[in-house]
Amino acid sequence: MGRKLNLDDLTGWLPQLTEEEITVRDTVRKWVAMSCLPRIRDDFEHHRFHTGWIPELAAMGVLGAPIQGYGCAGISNVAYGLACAEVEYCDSGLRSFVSVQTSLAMFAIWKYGSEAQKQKWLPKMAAGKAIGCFGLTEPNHGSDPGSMKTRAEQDGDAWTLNGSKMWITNAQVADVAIVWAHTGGGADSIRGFIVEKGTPGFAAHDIPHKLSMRASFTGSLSLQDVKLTEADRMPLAQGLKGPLGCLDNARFGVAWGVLGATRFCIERVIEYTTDREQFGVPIAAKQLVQAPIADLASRYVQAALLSLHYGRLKDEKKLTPVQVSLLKRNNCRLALDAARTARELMGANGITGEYDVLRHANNLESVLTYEGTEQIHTLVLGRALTGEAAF
Ligand code: TGC
Ligand code: FAD
Repeated sequence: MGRKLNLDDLTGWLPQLTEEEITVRDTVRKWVAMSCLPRIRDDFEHHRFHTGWIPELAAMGVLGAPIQGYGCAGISNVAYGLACAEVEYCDSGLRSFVSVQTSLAMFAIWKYGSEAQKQKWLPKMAAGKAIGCFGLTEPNHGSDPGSMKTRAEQDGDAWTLNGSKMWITNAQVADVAIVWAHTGGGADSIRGFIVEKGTPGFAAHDIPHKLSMRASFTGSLSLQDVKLTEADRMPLAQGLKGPLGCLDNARFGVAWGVLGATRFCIERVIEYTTDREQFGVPIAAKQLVQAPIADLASRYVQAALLSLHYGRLKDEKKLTPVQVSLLKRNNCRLALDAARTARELMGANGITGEYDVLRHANNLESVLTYEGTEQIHTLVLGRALTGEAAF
């Protein structure tokens, strides 16, 4: 048997990464190997997110990493993407925590908030001392957030919020929720509010019986006559493009993150099939086993290099929302295919938690759906290419 090539070597991307990017990747990779991989199976089985990881992520500078100032690391988008891939090598739930804190909650405050709001929240959130969540989706309004029912009514300096949000990552542990609400007529009237835990009328509830993202908090938010003031509204967010602007950022992190889950599944299936013998030889010696592995590796290299290219565009502020949709759609489908294929090639062993790939597949079912479903991103691309909106 010859030397086994690793996926990083196959991408040939190492010379394209800066020293800082390699350091970030290696630091997070080491932390994941020491602190996350040894416990994740148990956490997933017991439906818990290990909050002890939060200060450790903060100490590495991962929370809010691409944001400049306010106690954030201010690293490149590529470095942040590499960090997302490393945490999702362990579990999509861990990357979800990082994504929501960084790209949805902190980014919303950084991009749309007042200076006072930024000073109040961003340093604490970067330090992991305040946790954020992002409430856009509602029980009956997912892919079409413009039709949301949550309402904010203004009376002078006062606002009253009523409504509910569903499928909200980190809801149960959040100190602060970014809540999107209609303030009048159509989607143009959507505004974003910063709602603090403990505000009367505001509550979070657990969503039980999840078979996916079990090592992640997912909950609902209820708002009943929640009294806020104008100082709690993010002044620069106007219309649906407010939340969608945050999603562009988060989708980029998701697209990078799932490269980690993909790499995990490809590495494990190679290990397994070179070890497992049937008909007197390792199953990896069979052409029908090599073909899907070669396909996945080939797609992984394409996805990784596209992510790097788009990451560089993002660092130059040239990445468009349509390109983000393409990347999210492409990489999430690859990751789910990799996890399902790995499970299949592991036969019966593949169904147990011990081999981890079905846990990844279960998580990736959520990742394919959240931050815009595969169909929605297909339609975003379709609209951009044909000029026809088919939503
Ligand atoms: P449309 O008419 O296309 O646009 C309305 C306004 O928004 C602007 N816009 C964007 N701006 C920034 N980034 C984007 N990606 C944007 N897409 C559109 C647009 O230019 C327009 O601006 P203006 O100035 O003309 O008002 O809106 P539409 O109602 O037709 O909807 C388009 C559609 C379907 C693509 C959009 O609604 C959509 O993306 N739906 C998917 C919803 C979604 O992704 N939800 C995610 C919720 S958060 C989440 O899942 C977190 S998971 C976290 C984790 O655990 O990791
Ligand atoms: P629907 O919109 O009801 O879609 C159902 C199906 O119909 C999908 O296959 C969809 O692609 C298809 N469909 C819908 N419209 C069309 C169309 N026009 N053409 C063709 N097909 C269509 N949301 C938040 O706001 N914050 C969070 O932190 C958050 N975290 C999440 C965590 C998890 C684990 C999950 C599973 C979801 C989370 N979400 C969050 C919600 C997520 O963004 C939504 O689930 C997603 O946007 C899809 O909405 P939906 O589930 O209501 O599905």
